[in-house]
Amino acid sequence: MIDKDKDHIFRMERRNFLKVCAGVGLGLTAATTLPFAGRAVTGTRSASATAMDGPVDQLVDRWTYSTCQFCATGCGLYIGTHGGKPLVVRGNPNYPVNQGLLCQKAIHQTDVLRVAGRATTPLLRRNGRLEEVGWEPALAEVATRIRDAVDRRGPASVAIYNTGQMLQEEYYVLGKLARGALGTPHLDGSPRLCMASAIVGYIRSFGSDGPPNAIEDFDDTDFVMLIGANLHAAHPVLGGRLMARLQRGGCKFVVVDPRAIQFSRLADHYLPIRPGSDVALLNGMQHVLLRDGLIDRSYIDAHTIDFDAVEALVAEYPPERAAQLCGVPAWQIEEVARAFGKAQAAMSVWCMGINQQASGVAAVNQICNLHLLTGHIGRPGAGPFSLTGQPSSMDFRQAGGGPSLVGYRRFDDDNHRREVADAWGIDPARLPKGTTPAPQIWEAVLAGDIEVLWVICSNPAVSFPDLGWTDEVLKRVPTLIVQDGYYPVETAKHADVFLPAAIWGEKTGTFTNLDRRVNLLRQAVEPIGAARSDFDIVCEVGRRLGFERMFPFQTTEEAFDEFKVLTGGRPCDMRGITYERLEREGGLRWPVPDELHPGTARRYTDGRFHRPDGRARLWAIAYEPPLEQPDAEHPFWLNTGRVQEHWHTLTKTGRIPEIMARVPEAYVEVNPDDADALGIRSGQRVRVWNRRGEVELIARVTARVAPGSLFIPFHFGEQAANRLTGQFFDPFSRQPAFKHSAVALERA
Ligand SMILES: Nc1nc2c(c(=O)[nH]1)N[C@H]1C(S)=C(S)[C@@H](COP(=O)(O)OP(=O)(O)OC[C@H]3O[C@@H](n4cnc5c(=O)[nH]c(N)nc54)[C@H](O)[C@@H]3O)O[C@H]1N2
Ligand SMILES: Nc1nc2c(c(=O)[nH]1)N[C@H]1C(S)=C(S)[C@@H](COP(=O)(O)OP(=O)(O)OC[C@H]3O[C@@H](n4cnc5c(=O)[nH]c(N)nc54)[C@H](O)[C@@H]3O)O[C@H]1N2
Ligand code: SF4
Ligand SMILES: [Mo]
Repeated sequence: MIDKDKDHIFRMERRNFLKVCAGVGLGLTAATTLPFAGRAVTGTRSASATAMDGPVDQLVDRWTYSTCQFCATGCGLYIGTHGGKPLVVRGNPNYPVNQGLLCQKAIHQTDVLRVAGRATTPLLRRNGRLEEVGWEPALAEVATRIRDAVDRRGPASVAIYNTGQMLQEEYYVLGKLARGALGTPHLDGSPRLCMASAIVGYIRSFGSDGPPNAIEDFDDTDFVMLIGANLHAAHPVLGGRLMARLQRGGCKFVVVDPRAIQFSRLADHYLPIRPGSDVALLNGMQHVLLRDGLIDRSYIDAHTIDFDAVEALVAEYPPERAAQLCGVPAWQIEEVARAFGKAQAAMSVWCMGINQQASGVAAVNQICNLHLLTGHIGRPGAGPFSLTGQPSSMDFRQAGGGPSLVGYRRFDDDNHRREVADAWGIDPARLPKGTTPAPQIWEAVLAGDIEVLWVICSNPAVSFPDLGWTDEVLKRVPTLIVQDGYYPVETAKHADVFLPAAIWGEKTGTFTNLDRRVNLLRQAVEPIGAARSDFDIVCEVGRRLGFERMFPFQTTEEAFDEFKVLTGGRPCDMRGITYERLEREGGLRWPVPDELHPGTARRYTDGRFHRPDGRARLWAIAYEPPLEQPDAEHPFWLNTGRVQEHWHTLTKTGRIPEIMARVPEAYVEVNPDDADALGIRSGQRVRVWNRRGEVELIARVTARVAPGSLFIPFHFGEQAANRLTGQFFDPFSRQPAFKHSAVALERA
């Protein structure tokens, strides 16, 4: 339940608030009351409210409690159905994250369930063609190919590439299958392209992954630095929360982004940084904090190590030098640093502009440094807040689908291995020694070491860097299994087996959002056609491979109950969570150690971190320029990212006519000076190319991008920006540098 006194978003009259949000194009809609009028509602909530939002609501005969399937803001909502058919979604006004608000993609969620192009039948390649088959031959083929690969070449000949969009319970069973049953080290997913640098950075600074902040920090802060996060496009409801805070006044607001985003118009300081130079800027800011005595010595002494190293390094970054490296004037670096140091509660908010660079981990560590040096952490309104993007990439991280064993356990810790192995009834030696980042899985395929690649809930044929390379991987792997909610999808082009998956709305389970709030999604409709949930498919494959005992689950709730025991005493402790509690209380933020525990808004409130002696580590890291930079032949920086209307590789939003009408194809933003020099006008077709590939698209001439810089939304498979991005990775996280490539531009 929301506490009305803390309901900052609506301190402003709701209509004014929505008007203000419309002003920056946030495109939010609001449900002000629970949408049900005495009709059937799932769970325990009483159906007392009466108001309706529109005529379609009158047709609804059942409202089902759920969470948005798109971004990691994790807005609460209800799915309205009639006779078991999806009709409409409405924001849950009692949900603390969004208080009834939804953004423009979100209102199409019921449409994406039933559009043409949903996958309804398993497919099997016979005589070179994918033919419709039943589940029995499809699953038999999957089991045979995996068993055969393991028998002939060992478990490491099987690789699984998953996602940030499955249910938490689905990661749990997938990790159990890959690591516990098969014992392959090759399990990774698209969060490698997204969260890897934040994960590694948090672990290096604090000893533990997972954001420390609470979403209410947006209400309580008096200094926000948005650094490489375009809230307007990517987290609109969070953008609304920030708008409300800025409207109340008394909050300094800084935007650091090479491209002018909607929010830069509202900033006290907009820093149009040179691409990939955040580490230089952040070192310059630390220099000013130290020089001007704006650090918190007692916090540093009590809670951190390696201050001396940082002091020595940042001495080399006086604002004038930092300015030369990052292109932001020295006076502005000084002012921003001083405002940060003097704030009561300062917060940094970042997303892909930081993680998707070759110095992503370094930049994350420098952001954490700022907060540790000033004690701006563990208090309301303060902290280094990494925004997750996909709706369940936190679950990928914590439930064992990604870089760690279940419950953020380490592969190199014998106790951790034993805890997991005991719970699963296996020998710890069966668990792989470590885990392979996706780019190395790609290399292993090309080296001939992988027999089976199973892609679940991701479309790397559009979203992976250097698509020429990725195409080769998908073509060359002896067996490619693709499991997706839609067909056709680009990644399935070379599939040997295609498995149709039930999606959001058709299955029950949990998602964890960007402030660690676990929430429930209840099934509202039956899966389309013969589609089955990823949970059922993975468990069934496990049983067919002979691991019946490890996959006894009938429901995701049973798997959740097994999983949550394994979170006991871990940072992501969920022992106090039940599905029933999630629906009754509007989600719960981990850690939640027992059933009376109310959940945890903020981490590190006592200044104790998950490192030796409980101390966080300060990192001294010199600035390194991006791995690829413009040259005479490729004179432009290419930046790639999102638009508000579309979701990723268009498998969902590309099938909605209203959305396609708004953004029908890819485009490239070109600065007016460059456009003049090249004789390019808005609306003309242009060619963007480099040694890896080329795309033809429409030019949009706009001063949003700096001279010498271009921006292309990465959503469109036909005009994929990733034909131009390269194999440049952060050395620690192996996350691709999607934001910084060198390209040439000419009229088509
Ligand atoms: N509508 C919509 N929303 C989404 C998604 C979607 O596909 N569509 N996807 C979700 C997912 S998975 C994610 S990860 C998030 C991503 O959310 P964001 O990261 O906010 O979105 P992006 O557009 O990828 O990039 C963010 C910003 O980084 C800036 N940037 C580029 N280079 C640099 C640099 O060197 N330094 C700095 N400081 N900034 C730089 C870009 O100009 C851009 O404005 O969005 C989530 N929300
Ligand atoms: N150039 C460039 N490239 C980027 C980025 C960038 O900023 N620039 N951003 C990167 C980031 S941050 C991310 S997160 C990735 C995202 O990249 P992807 O992971 O490829 O994103 P999606 O298109 O959402 O892929 C999800 C797939 O799962 C399917 N699907 C949906 N629901 C279900 C389900 O319940 N079960 C199953 N089995 N399938 C389902 C969808 O149809 C779709 O094919 O892209 C990355 N690529
Ligand atoms: S902000 Fe994200 S979670 Fe909220 S409604 Fe929009 S897409 Fe869904
Ligand atoms: Mo992402």
